[in-house]
Amino acid sequence: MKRVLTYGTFDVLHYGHINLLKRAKALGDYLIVALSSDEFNKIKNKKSYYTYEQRKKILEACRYVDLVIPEDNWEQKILDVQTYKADIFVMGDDWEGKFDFLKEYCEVIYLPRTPDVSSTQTKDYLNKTI
Ligand code: C2G
Repeated sequence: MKRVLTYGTFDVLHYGHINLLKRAKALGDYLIVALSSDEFNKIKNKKSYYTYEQRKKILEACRYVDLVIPEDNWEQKILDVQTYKADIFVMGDDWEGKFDFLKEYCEVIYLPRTPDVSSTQTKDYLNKTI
C-alpha cells in the first residue's frame, strides 16, 4: 500500500490540478492532499476565491483523492510524512528542488506542470467577462 502526499491551495479547481492529482495517485494506492488553510494562504500571499471548507469539499469529490488534511504552515511536511506514513511526496515542478530535504524521509517527485492554465488566469478572465 503505497501512500502519496501532496500540498496545495487547489483554488477554483481546474484540469491542471486534476492532471497533477491523477499522476500523483498513479504513483501509489492512496493519495493524501494537504490543503492550504485560509490562514496559510495569507502567509503564501494567495487569496483564494473558495474557503478552505469549500476547497476541501471539492477535492473530496475528486476520484483521485483519498484524504484531505489541512496545511497550516511551511514546517509541517516532515511530521506529515511521518504521521501519514507517506512513501512518496509529489509536487508540480514549479517547486523543483524546494522540498528535497524530504528525501531523508520519503521519495520526492516533481511532476511537470500543465501549461497554460491557472486559477489566477481563470479568475482574471471571469472578472473581465462579468
Ligand atoms: N499545478 C500544475 N499545473 C498547473 C497548476 C498547478 O501541475 N497548471 C500543480 C502545482 O504545481 C501544485 C498543485 O497543482 O503541485 C497545486 O497548485 P497550487 O494550488 O497553486 O499550489 P501552491 O500554491 O503552489 O501550494 O506547501 C506547498 C504549497 O502549499 C503549494
